[in-house]
Amino acid sequence: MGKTIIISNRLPVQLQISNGDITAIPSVGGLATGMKSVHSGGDSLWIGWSGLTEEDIPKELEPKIDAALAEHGSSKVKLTEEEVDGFYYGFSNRTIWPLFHYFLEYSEFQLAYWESYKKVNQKFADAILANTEDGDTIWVHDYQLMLVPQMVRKERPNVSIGFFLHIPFPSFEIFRTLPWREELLEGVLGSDLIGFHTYDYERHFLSSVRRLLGLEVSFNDITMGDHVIKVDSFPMGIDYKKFSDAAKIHYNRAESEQSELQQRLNTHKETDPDAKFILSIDRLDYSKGIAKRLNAFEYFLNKYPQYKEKVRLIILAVPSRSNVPQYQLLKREIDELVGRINGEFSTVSWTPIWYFYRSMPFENLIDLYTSSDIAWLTPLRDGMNLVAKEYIATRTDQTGVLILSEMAGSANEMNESLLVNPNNFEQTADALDEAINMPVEEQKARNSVLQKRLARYNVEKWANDFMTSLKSQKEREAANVSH
Ligand code: ADQ
Repeated sequence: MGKTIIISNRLPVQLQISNGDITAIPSVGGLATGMKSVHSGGDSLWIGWSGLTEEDIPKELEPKIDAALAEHGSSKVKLTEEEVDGFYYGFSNRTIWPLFHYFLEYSEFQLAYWESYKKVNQKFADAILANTEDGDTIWVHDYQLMLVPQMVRKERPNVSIGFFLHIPFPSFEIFRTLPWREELLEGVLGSDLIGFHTYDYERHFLSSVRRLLGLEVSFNDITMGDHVIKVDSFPMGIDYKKFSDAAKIHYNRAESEQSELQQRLNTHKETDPDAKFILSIDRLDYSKGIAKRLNAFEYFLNKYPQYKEKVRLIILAVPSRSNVPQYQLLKREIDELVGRINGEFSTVSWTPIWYFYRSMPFENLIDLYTSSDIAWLTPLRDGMNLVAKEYIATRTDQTGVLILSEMAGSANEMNESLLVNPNNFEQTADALDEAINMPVEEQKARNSVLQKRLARYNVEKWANDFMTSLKSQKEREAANVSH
């Protein structure tokens, strides 16, 4: 049994440097949690970028940093500021991200970004090659590293390689516009197993492989010479128990132990028991449809004026990629929309939108989930959307209504929510009205089904299913070759 190497753009630890001392703090994100069962003990290594560029790291601190990372089973890939600009902010986030989310007009096709992407992918592949031997298993994550599987396969044909894409794979008509489309596909095809969140993304990928590379595709197997690659969908779950346990603690907290946020939310509920909180949480990203949601909210207030002074929309937007121009423009647009709508509708005792532009500690996230009558999550495109799953997991009394975009991968598994097309303001306004008036019994009936499903298909099961499938694919291939 070889070892397991996980590779992603960012490491699952945050480095803090102060007065020459280094601390590596483990991240609490979904991926890090999900990989716990895969990334444990001395037999696994996580390779990625630390978040600090070479220019940020004083040479003399390097051994200390490496030691701090090694304690967490991690090893860093060194990137210069220029590489981060070209590879991460450039090709990853100005070419692939917009294209794969159907924002073709935002996608920049610059040769310099592509060159940087290739160079940095080779750096990640070299980091794997320096640490791997025959029989090892390598799991490559996401759109920043699509060339890595082939780069590793070329040098080490006898390792198992899995690749998982966390964002949508677009339809062939969108994907074909990319000047480096064949190279990207061939890069991923160095894997033994390729995973997506949904069957649709899988289907789109297979169609691009067939039409652009002319390869033989049978059901979900791709044959490339004597190499057979399996393609499948693995919808990512959440750490269900962590969210439901945190919610239980939240509900049982004495007033003196409650956060200021929770106390404020409670006071509002006590003064007006009919008031409804509608929650919207996303990274500030154009794919999440925040500006459109604000416009739809204005439409809703005009269509259903009876809810004025009754509903409050809480918008939590997490700062993201703020040095990419599109994100700066979007931030300005959202600031202006919130200002305009609040200016138009506010009264002395009511502000319709509460807007937070920041990251929040986990406890406050739970305060918001548990205090909101409705979660309104309507991305224009989203690989999965874990926030929708987290909201349902925290509703331990089974009340609460989820309004979810059809364009989110999670919509496939969350049919019991109110599914809407985020571009349809009429339908969205009616869904808000339906959510506000939904009988408690109906809320409970819908949520109990969702909760059962989410508790079962949690993030640990996702990671284990992927690893099991990768193992059996490698065995299948070995059996074929020996025949
Ligand atoms: P994201 O686009 O980041 O992920 P999402 O799946 O919703 O989107 O995950 C966001 C995470 O950030 C959630 O776990 C949430 O709890 C956390 N979060 C949100 N707001 C926060 C705040 N203010 N403070 C702190 N934490 C906050 C990408 C893809 C998704 C896909 C995931 C996983 O774009 O489609 O679901 O990867 O594959």
